[in-house]
Amino acid sequence: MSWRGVVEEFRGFLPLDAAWEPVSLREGNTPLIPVPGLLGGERELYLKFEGMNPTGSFKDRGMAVAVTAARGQGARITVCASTGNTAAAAAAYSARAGLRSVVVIPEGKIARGKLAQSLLYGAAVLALEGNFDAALALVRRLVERRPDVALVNSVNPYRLEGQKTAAFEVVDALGGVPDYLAIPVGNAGNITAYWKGFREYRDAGRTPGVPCMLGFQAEGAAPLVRGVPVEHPETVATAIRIGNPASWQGAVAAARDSGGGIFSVTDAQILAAYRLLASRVGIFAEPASAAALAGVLQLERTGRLAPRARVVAVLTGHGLKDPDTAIDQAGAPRHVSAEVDALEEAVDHWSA
Ligand code: AN7
Repeated sequence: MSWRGVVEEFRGFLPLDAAWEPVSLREGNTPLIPVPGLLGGERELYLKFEGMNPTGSFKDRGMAVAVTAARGQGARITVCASTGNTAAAAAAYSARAGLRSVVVIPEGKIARGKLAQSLLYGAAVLALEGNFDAALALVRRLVERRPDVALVNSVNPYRLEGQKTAAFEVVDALGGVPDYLAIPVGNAGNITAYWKGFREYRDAGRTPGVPCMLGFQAEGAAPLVRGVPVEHPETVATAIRIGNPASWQGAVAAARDSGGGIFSVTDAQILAAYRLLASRVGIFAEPASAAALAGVLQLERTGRLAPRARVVAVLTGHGLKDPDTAIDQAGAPRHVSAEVDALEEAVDHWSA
């Protein structure tokens, strides 16, 4: 039977009313891609490519569940603050469910693909002079006065319920837990959700243990590493340009209780991992996703990754989300004249 999406595949693990019709674009079931040779020694690396979800990011898992609940509870409108991916997913799943969607984004600071998606899916896209943190504070105030509007940021517990299903898939695909689960951290919902998923699968007897959780923030937007909110977060990885994560406590607990940690990586490290992923592995993931790989490479280089470890890094979003950064990093195409000599010269030049 073909994959039905996370609501139906994992309904037994989700706190959903039986009367609520699932809202689905057949999200989930994303590939876990082995990448031999990238880490040293006898370490094994697998990449969970969440960019293969219907709107191109992991947010689809949470949004399927949150919009199922919102519609089930009678909401007519969804609202979210977003660095781009939540907005795209909210817009798509709201369209699917027949709900209106309003998304508030930091003006000029979201990747072009995400903007294109949100607009075409039919959301009201509101650009705020201010960052993600300001946008989230604003939408939280709105829903206090409007019970007919459902807030679908990850402060909505259904979002984390949906996103925890990725942890189930990791265990199912590996036939057990990895030693480490590496993940980029912005608003900190996803690391909180994975940690919940791993614990629930263990408690249900599906797997004997849990992985060590490794979260990675961009250096210019690393409140969890610094221990205080960052007022003006900055990073090339705009998806995780967040200074005061809503799930702060969840991320801290995941790191602490699993024996892992939250670390920072520089934009230069993020971009190096971004190029490496594409040019050496053949995977086009967005910059924020590359933070997880950058972090794993950093921990390995500094001798903090166990020698025979099995590592899963989550690639949270697709590279097509952010074509501007790709072209900025890789350069524009070179001109060739319509002569076979010129083409041959270019071939030789390139393969020399
Ligand atoms: C590709 O879309 O916060 O730590 O508003 O898009 O759960 O926030 C996006 C976050 C990682 C961080 N990778 O996840 C939003 C938003 C990508 C992302 C994260 C985001 P969280």
